[in-house]
Amino acid sequence: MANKVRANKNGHKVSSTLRLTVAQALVKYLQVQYSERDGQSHRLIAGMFGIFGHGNVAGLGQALFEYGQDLPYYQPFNEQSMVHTASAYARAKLRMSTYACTASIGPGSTNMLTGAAASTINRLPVLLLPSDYYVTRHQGHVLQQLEHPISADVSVNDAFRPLSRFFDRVSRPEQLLTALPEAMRVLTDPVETGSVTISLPQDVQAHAYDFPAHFFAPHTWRIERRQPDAQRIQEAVALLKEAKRPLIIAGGGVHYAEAWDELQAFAERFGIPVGETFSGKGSLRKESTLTLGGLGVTGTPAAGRIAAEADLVIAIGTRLTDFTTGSRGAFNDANVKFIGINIAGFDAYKLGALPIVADAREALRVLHAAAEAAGIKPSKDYLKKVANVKAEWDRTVKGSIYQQVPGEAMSQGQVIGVLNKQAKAGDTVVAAAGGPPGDLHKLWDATGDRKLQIEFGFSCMGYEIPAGLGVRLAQPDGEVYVVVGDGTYLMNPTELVTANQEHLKVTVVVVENHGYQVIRQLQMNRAGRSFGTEFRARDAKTNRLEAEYVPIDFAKNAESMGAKTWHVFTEKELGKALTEARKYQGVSVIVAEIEKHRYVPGSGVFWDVASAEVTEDPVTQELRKAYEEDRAKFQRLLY
Ligand SMILES: Cc1ncc(C[n+]2csc(CCOP(=O)(O)OP(=O)(O)O)c2C)c(N)n1
Ligand SMILES: [Mg+2]
Repeated sequence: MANKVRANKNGHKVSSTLRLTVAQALVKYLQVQYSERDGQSHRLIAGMFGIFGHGNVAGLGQALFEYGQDLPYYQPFNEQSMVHTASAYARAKLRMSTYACTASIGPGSTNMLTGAAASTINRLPVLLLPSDYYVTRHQGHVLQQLEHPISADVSVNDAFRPLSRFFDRVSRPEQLLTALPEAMRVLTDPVETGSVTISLPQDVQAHAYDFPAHFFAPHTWRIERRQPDAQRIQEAVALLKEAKRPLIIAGGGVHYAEAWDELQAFAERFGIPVGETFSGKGSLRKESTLTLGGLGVTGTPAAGRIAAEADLVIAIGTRLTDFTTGSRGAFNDANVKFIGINIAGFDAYKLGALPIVADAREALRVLHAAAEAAGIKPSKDYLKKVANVKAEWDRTVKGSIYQQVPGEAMSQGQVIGVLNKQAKAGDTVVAAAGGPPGDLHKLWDATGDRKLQIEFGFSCMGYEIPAGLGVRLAQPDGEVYVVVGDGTYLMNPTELVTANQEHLKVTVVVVENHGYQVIRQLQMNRAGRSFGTEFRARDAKTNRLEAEYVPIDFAKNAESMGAKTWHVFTEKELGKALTEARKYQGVSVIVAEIEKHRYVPGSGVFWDVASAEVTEDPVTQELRKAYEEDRAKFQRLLY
């Protein structure tokens, strides 16, 4: 690396430069980027995950070896996984920090697409560096290249465009000078953040350029706290004044804005119950009679009832997806009104809400003061009603969900009950797809700093184990529990090897029920026939997958990747395994056999998944009728 100081014709120094390859410049640049909020500084890019192939081994691989001392390299075993790890890390770090991910040309890069979508949908910053085909084209068409017959400049990496919040292809070295600052800006913008993709052609990664030295000076990207508009606050106070049955929906934005104390103070001061979305679980950190737990399709019946009758819904930091709004069927008061507090106007205006486009913490502080000044007070009757509804649900949980049904295996509800009992402050549970996220949404006690990371924006099978690693990388203390269905485990167990490699302590609970049972439940409710949702062998007579359950030894599989394993059948055995796993410093996998078709009770909130409109099957015809009745009863179009 030559450090050049140039002089212009008058003899003045103009700029010193560093001659580096594109990949080397990228590595050096990423090492000195910082995020900052409220005076707290973080390394924005903590390291780089990657799988090398011909597309990046001589470019980024070489650069990481030579200049990557301060940008640790991690080795995943599937490119999709590394993006999930980066997302989960970013989430645990409240979006202040993330990882970069490098992948080789072609399949290595397209393997990241699912991860890219998951990050963008969940608004989690990740920096993706897919490799791309030669810019020079001396080589003709190369291995793994898509030969598009009419668009010669299209590559498979163009598939990242709709999944990214920022996309650029660096086809000349100097483009890094504009591409990278824009990438960092988007990563640290709370509204725009998501997957940021910089496509790096293989040859360009190794091309050299005289980069200005100041490009590698440390840079801090400050994350702003946007203040609410004063007039909107007054309008919101007017709505609060009229409201008799207000409800707060707390979403992930409460966490990202660190608005926990402000939310608790606001809810308690004005007597407003709080239901939490998947991402918003744990928003109310202290136990309170106002905590309704999870809200929506997989929420508690208590939250469902309060939502159905609410006349004012204050949605804070939520995207208001169908699971939260019951496919727009959860709010049944004829005159229900909405206030949307969100950093993104896109979300704040949803459901025709009065929008407060602001940082959640700042908005709550200002709204609190304004509501107090307006003399708004809690209603005793409403508080009593909320407490009663909540107490009824608590009795159901203790009295039936956590009880063993004689003659059956334990239920998933019981598994969560045991986990709830075992979990301590600082522990985190991770889930994403299958039955676990919904049941945790309903049953997990997230008070007392027992954290929960549910990825339910994309609900991506295969997110869970890589995400467990991401959470562990972000927080060295506390247990990291990954709760994963058997189907999901089969889809992507291999990051257990990375966990071992990095000596990351994680405990994976594989819930074994021999099928995609949450989908089978939906199928029975909407089609009425079990088909293709259980792990059964082919039946010679029917030519369908409905013969015996296929044997799978999950513990042996996990053991083969270096995990310590347990196979448990009862609550007692599960409790013992969890206690032992807490003491074990490596990767633990507990396989818990549960009753196949024993489900946790529903919330009573509608979810619009339509049965077939025409069918010869009388069972499905009946279900279609019920579906149409439910839709007519619950669903109103709200603009
Ligand atoms: C990548 C991906 N493919 C398909 C789905 C649709 N899906 C949602 S849950 C589920 C079944 C998961 O099975 P398992 O992990 O065994 O959990 P269980 O349903 O038995 O609780 C499927 C296939 C998905 N969410 N993600
Ligand atoms: Mg299963």
